[in-house]
Parts: sequence; structure tokens; C-alpha cells
Amino acid sequence: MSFKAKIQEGAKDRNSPIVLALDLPFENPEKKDKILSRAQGILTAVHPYVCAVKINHHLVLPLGTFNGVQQLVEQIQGHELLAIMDAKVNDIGATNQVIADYYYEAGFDALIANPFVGWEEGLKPLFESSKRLDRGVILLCYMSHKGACEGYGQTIIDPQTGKRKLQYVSFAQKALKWGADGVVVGATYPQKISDIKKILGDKVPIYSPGIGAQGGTVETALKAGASYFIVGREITMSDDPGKAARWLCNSLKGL
Ligand code: O7M
Repeated sequence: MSFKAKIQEGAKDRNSPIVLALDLPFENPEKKDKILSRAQGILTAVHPYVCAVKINHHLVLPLGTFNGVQQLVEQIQGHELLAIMDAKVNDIGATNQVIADYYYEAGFDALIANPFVGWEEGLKPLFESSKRLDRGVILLCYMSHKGACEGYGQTIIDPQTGKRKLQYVSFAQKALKWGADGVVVGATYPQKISDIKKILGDKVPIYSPGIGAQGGTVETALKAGASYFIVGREITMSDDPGKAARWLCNSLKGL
């Protein structure tokens, strides 16, 4: 089963389209055990209210992939959730392949990649090995931060047609062509979500980060066409992460 189908089924079964961004602030790396146990505690409290967990450099850097992070992936999958590695893969194909091999070896179900590197000798090897292993590739399409307009929002000349086009429109079209399992569009830009939704329809789901701490809301992102909501600090930095996740999950049910 494809990653896209697995997460759709998981979100339906658990009645939650929330992807937990398991991000923690900087700690002295010597306190590795403390970082790992804090992450494990959050997972224990939050797992009933999410359909997947996204891991970023916040944990890979201090814990290491095959030590702490792999334990977290096992815990995530033990709760029957999917594990997404937010590596924002962004290099030549041969290097991307090695990045994917390591993260898939650690058990991850999907990787996030940056379409700026292109297809041939860029993301093609990543897509091919991911499909072979039934893992997912999610592409950045329009990021949530203020400077996103400088890259994702620029107007480009399409190298194939010679016509002017918005960069994020080109990325949404590539997501369709390449068979991506999802695209990332910031909840802070609901208009961009609806523009991209018009291109993707129901073929490629939109994952939307930027909720809470960055100023976006699940309501506007959902109305604009997002299918999944990536939420970090609103949950991880709460005094009661389980309660914060439950509240968010319930608030989505009312919409
Ligand atoms: O909810 P937050 O703001 O604490 O965290 C959001 C997470 O989503 C964090 O891990 C970011 O690195 C990530 N993210 C964005 O915030 N904006 C983007 O445009 C893209 C991502 C992301 O997940 O990319 C895959």
C-alpha cells in the first residue's frame, strides 16, 4: 500500500488529520537521555490524537539516527502511527539515495524533499527507491515562513515551455507528474493552499505546518484545502501535550 493510502486510512481510523512535529528546543547534547525521555513522554501522551509523527533535526542531531531516533520510530510505529523524516532532501541524486537508504533503514515511512533540485540526477532516485519500498515522498511547495515568497513565490521561466510561471505552481505540477505522496504548504498562506489545491485536486494531499506558534490556524488551512496539519510547539511546548493535542483534534471535528 502506498504511503498516501496508509496515512489516509490511518487518519480516518484515528479520526485525526494531525501530524505531530516532535520538535524540542536545544539542550546540551550531553543530556541525550533527558531529550529522548522527554520525546518518548510526549509520544505516550499524544499518540491517540495524531495520525503520524514527523521528526526533524531537533532530534536527529542530538540523538543520532540509529540510537535514539530509531527507538522513537519503533515507538511511533508501535502505536500504529506513521513516521515521517523531515530531512528536506536537497542534494544530487547519489547523495539523496544514501540519505534515503539510511532513513529507510532506520524504519521511516516517508521522507520530505525539496523539489528545487529537480528530477534527473536529483529526486528521481529518491522517488524510485521510495516507490520500490512502499515509502512516501512529500515535497515542499510553499513554506510557512515570511521569506518563502523569495523562493517559492518567485516567477520563473519554465525551461520546457519558455512561459512565465509561479515557482509554487511549477512545484505543484511536478508533485502530480512525479507521483508525490503529498506537498507541504504553510497554513500561514491560505490563499496559496487554495491555489495549489486547484492544481492538485484530490490526487496529492496538502500537509500544512505553521499552526499556532507561526500564526496559522487549522480552520483557515482546512477551508482552503489542506488535508493534514503539521503541529509542533503548540503541542510539544504545552504544559500538557496530551491535552493540547486532544483539544486540537476535537476542534477539527467540529469544523
Ligand atoms: O508548529 P511549529 O511551528 O512548532 O513547527 C512546525 C514544524 O513544521 C517544524 O518542524 C518546521 O520545521 C516544519 N515546517 C514549517 O514550519 N514550515 C514549512 O514550511 C515546512 C515545514 C515542514 O514540515 O516541512 C516539511
